[in-house]
Amino acid sequence: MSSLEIGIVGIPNAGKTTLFNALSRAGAQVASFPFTTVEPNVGVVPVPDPRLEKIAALAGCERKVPATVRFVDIAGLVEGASRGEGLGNKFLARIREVDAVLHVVRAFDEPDIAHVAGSVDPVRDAELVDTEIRLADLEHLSRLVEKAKRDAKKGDKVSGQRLNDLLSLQRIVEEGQIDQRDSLVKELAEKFRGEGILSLKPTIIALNIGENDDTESLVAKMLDWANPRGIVVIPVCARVEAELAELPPEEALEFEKELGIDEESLARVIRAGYQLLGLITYFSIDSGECRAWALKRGSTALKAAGKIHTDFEKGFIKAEVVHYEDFLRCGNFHQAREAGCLLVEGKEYIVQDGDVIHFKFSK
Ligand SMILES: Nc1nc2c(ncn2[C@@H]2O[C@H](COP(=O)(O)OP(=O)(O)OP(=O)(O)O)[C@@H](O)[C@H]2O)c(=O)[nH]1
Ligand SMILES: [Mg+2]
Repeated sequence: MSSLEIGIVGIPNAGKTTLFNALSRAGAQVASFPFTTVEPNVGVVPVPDPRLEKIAALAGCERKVPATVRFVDIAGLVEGASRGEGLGNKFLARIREVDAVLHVVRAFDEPDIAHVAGSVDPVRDAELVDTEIRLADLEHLSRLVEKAKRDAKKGDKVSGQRLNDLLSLQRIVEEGQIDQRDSLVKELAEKFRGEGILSLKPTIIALNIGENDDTESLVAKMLDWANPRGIVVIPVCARVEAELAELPPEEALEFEKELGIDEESLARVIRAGYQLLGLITYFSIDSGECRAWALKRGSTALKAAGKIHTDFEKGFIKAEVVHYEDFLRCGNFHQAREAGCLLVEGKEYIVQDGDVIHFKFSK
């Protein structure tokens, strides 16, 4: 599912590109003036997963290939973006295409780095971005509602249902404080997938804090805003992370210890994004290579087979599956078979997170 994308949004100078570089090690342009990013940067980011190391070690694999997700760093958003202010239209067009949103909120205070609103206030900024997104949606929705009303006049059931759905969506977006855990919100997100409704995109917040900030109190304030919306908040120090990303891993680790930095913060952002996309991981072992694959939760073995190779899907015979915990216990497919925990599954098997799978197929 390499085509799934997480869009990085936020006001100008929030540190979006800095965080993007830390995540993707892509070296995109960062500067202290607003609107540095005009064309979106796209990066493929490996998903850290300790299970891959463990399986590879047991299977004696030399090569390890992690699953990946795509992050897109978009232009900054300002008040009035929904009316085309700043890079409004460009911003909105690109964000409509992504599957989930990583909202970078600026909490670091640095006089030399301009703040478009004149002062640092994370909750105000989050609210501003949220409002612009909702305003853009309301305009988009009013057009869809007009069209649906005309269609519904024909009197068929499908058009009537669509109009009803659009009207409830319109009401939810108007009210604000959209809770992404709410069942109606989830249902509508499913129904309107691919129609570019921004307010329905699953979202997490990366709170970009300064090196010496009081993380706990900043996070607590942000959570007051994020909790009722079901949004996870992850504190990061984007600048330090970007600097660390340029060092060899051993040196980076040493620095992290010295600075007392949470080495997990970037990994947490990536994993949270991965979850936001509804992805799980299964593993394959082949010719000395252990590989993690991203798969939409609820997918079948046939679909999983097709990700590795179209031949696997076309000639699918069966899937030999060992659940992750069983694999750790048994150490390999042979032992798993002996222990009775190697499952032989057909096309319709729903792949579980952590499954180690060997596909049998006819050529
Ligand atoms: N002190 C500090 N500065 C940071 C941090 N993150 C980013 N910056 C600085 O803030 C400035 C803006 O960072 P960018 O990553 O370009 O911000 P952006 O959100 O991509 O900005 P636009 O592309 O203009 O919308 C740069 O000078 C960064 O070095 C941080 O965690 N701490
Ligand atoms: Mg940028």
